[in-house]
Amino acid sequence: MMEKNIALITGVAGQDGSYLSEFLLSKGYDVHGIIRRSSVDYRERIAHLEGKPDFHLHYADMGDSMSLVKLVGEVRPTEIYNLAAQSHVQVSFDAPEYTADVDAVGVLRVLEAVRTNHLEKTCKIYQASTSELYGKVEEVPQNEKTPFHPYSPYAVAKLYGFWVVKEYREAYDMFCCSGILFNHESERRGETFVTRKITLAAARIAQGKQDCLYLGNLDSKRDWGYAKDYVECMWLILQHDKPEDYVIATGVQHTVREFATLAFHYAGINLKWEGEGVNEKGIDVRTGKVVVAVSEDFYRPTDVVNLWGDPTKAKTELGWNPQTTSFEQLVQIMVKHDMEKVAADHVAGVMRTNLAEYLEKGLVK
Ligand code: NAP
Ligand code: G4F
Repeated sequence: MMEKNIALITGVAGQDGSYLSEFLLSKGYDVHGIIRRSSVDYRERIAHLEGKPDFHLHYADMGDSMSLVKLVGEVRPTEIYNLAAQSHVQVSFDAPEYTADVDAVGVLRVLEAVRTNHLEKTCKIYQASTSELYGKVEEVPQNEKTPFHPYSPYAVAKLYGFWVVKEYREAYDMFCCSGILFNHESERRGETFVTRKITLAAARIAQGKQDCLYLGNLDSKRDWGYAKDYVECMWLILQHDKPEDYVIATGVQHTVREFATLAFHYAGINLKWEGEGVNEKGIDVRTGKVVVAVSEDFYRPTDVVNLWGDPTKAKTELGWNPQTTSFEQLVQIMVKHDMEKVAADHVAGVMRTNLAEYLEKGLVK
């Protein structure tokens, strides 16, 4: 009888962790996920998986090597997906030391937990690397050979993670690799990332529950894909015969302004743009009201403005399709979800969260 594959996912309750859990369960894996203690048990993204016989949750923390060593020893995973991170770039300017501990040293802790338990020949490791490594980009589009130029405390921490994974691959002959993932979004995306902030606000504005959305740099360009498609590639990277690093992207680039225009369109509001820089406004063509404005509060000390990935290697070597979900479909999926969410919250009389109010007033970045 074939041995069952056992996956350990750090960051299981995050956007990617939830989709990856669903994907691996559908492939017959035993899935173990790491969650951390918080004062409010907020596990909405994985609530539907809890109670399934092959899905197990454990408390541990990326800042606590002992918890990781103990858990890896107990679970004895055949694959580890290291997704846990302080994943917000803006927040990394406010909490740089914490970001370095979790996003840089945390990776080392996972690698050492595998070595301490003598699993380096049986356990493959996927590291969630990022297009932010290209930062102040040195070429467009970016591929596996493009030099890195990290441009935030988050990216600098992730650079350590990338290199330490590569080092352990060469020094100890471990099957550990990075997926260099470009931005991927979904209806499960955290509410302070720009795409979700836009789709939620477009839904609220369309339903008369918010007046205006405040954004930062509208000219910033991203290669946005659908998170559900990207988790398949994480798995494919670990099924390849050789441990290698891959760029995962759609190969299509849009500005924040273009994302907002399309999201508002799907919410039933057609925008026209007037003004420049901090004075630029998105105006509802039908009512003449300003529904999008720029706030310097959302500008970053250094901003990455030109991410555009070349997924050729993943396409040819892994057989992954970067175009499964188009940009238009992604925006439509997110807006449809948030239109329904905002309407359902209203019908159920759900109180608006503090976060929603803070977002509207620009108090949370
Ligand atoms: P996410 O939604 O923010 O999820 C991150 C997860 O990590 C959360 O479940 C979080 O727990 C957990 N976590 C944070 N600090 C932790 C700690 N100290 N100990 C244990 N768990 C901790 O992020 P995502 O979008 O799914 O991204 C997954 C990974 O891919 C991250 O490493 C991110 O940096 C990287 N990445 C993301 C993208 C993207 O566009 N989404 C692109 C490239 C790379 P809580 O739920 O308790 O907060
Ligand atoms: O949505 P964002 O916050 O994502 P960012 O910074 O690209 O980071 C995400 O993708 C990375 C992969 O490239 C991941 F590694 C990382 O973990 C995370 O998932 O911002 C996207 C762009 C930025 O240029 C930002 O300056 O949108 C611009 N932006 C404009 N207005 C805004 C806003 N970003 C946010 N969060 N909020 C705004 O109001």
